[in-house]
Amino acid sequence: MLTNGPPSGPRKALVLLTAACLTTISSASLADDPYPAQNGGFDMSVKDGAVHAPRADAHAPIGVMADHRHRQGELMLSYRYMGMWMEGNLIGDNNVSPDKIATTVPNRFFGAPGQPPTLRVVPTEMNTDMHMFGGMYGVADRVTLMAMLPYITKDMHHVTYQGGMGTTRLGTFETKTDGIGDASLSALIGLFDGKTAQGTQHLNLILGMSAPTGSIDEEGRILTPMGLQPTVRLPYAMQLGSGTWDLLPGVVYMARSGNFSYGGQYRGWIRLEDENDEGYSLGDLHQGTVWAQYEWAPWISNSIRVAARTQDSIHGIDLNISGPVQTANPDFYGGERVDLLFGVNLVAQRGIICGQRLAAEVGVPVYQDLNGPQLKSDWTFMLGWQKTLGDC
Ligand SMILES: [Cu+2]
Repeated sequence: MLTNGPPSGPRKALVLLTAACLTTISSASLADDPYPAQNGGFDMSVKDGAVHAPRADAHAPIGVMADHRHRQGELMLSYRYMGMWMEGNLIGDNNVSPDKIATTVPNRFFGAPGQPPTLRVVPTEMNTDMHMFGGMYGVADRVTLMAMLPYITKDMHHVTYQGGMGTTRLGTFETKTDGIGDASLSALIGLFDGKTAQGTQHLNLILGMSAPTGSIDEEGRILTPMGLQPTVRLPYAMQLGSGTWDLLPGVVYMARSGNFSYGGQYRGWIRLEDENDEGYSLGDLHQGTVWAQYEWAPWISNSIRVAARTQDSIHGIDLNISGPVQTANPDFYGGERVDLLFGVNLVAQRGIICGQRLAAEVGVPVYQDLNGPQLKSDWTFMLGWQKTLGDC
């Protein structure tokens, strides 16, 4: 299912860029700060003139972005791999079979030349791979900037039913897209940093913008109910960006008491334009999450997390996207979903790899209510690497 071809142009360029940053940017200097902005990965205490290694639980589970700040002058580089697998369809929270979709769900394009009354092409499965390259930089103790650039690969499998009615299957086909997604720049602004006998707590405001750098005019070859194989503009779900400038507001709280830590975050994706160049805007997305972590030893912590999201359907329509398939209908987007996630954070404590972080998180949906028919989430996986330069 996974498409693991050799790195193509843009991905290779990003890898080179990251490597260049690593080699050219010198380590940030570490001052002895009695009021650390936040552990951008480590306990700021400086004892015996030595900087102590980071704590595993100083970062939230890897699926939570924009969780922590860095001190002034600190630079952190990160890479995350995210895999999302979808299989089967839901209308609301009810499973619906391809046969039922193909015989009962109205085609909104019916009436146009060659358009059947019901949907005749049904997505059965979708795989999304995202490679997220990120950087964080402390412009001041209270303000950290975070830049993110994703490289996305998508593929969707479909079954095509023959003609305008019935349940005879004509065949299956797969569409694929890949390229960079929407780049974003956010500021994390410290609202409150507290220190207790047992630990610390931090409250940060998140204010970001997402630029429409991802393509929204990707094309692919499909199989129609009449047996034709034209190349067409692919549906919204297969496009790589939103096409609009988006506001990314949020707030995040993290607290630690001894070896136990917990936190919560809200983030939003608010479309700042009614329409992108193709005449639509994706629905606003709101996401809330809470987590708890236990640190067994400074180098390892485990986490449990709940993430909930709600998204509107698509507003407007791209006139180049049509066909007897659910993904061509802007109404069949958005919905609600709750995931349960389990994670591990690792951070090397000494030697040449001191301060290198490796973390993973696996998620399964526990509730989905979709504006369907729509493909449902099956499971998600994330693997991430992070390093704050000069932290050991
Ligand atoms: Cu960071």
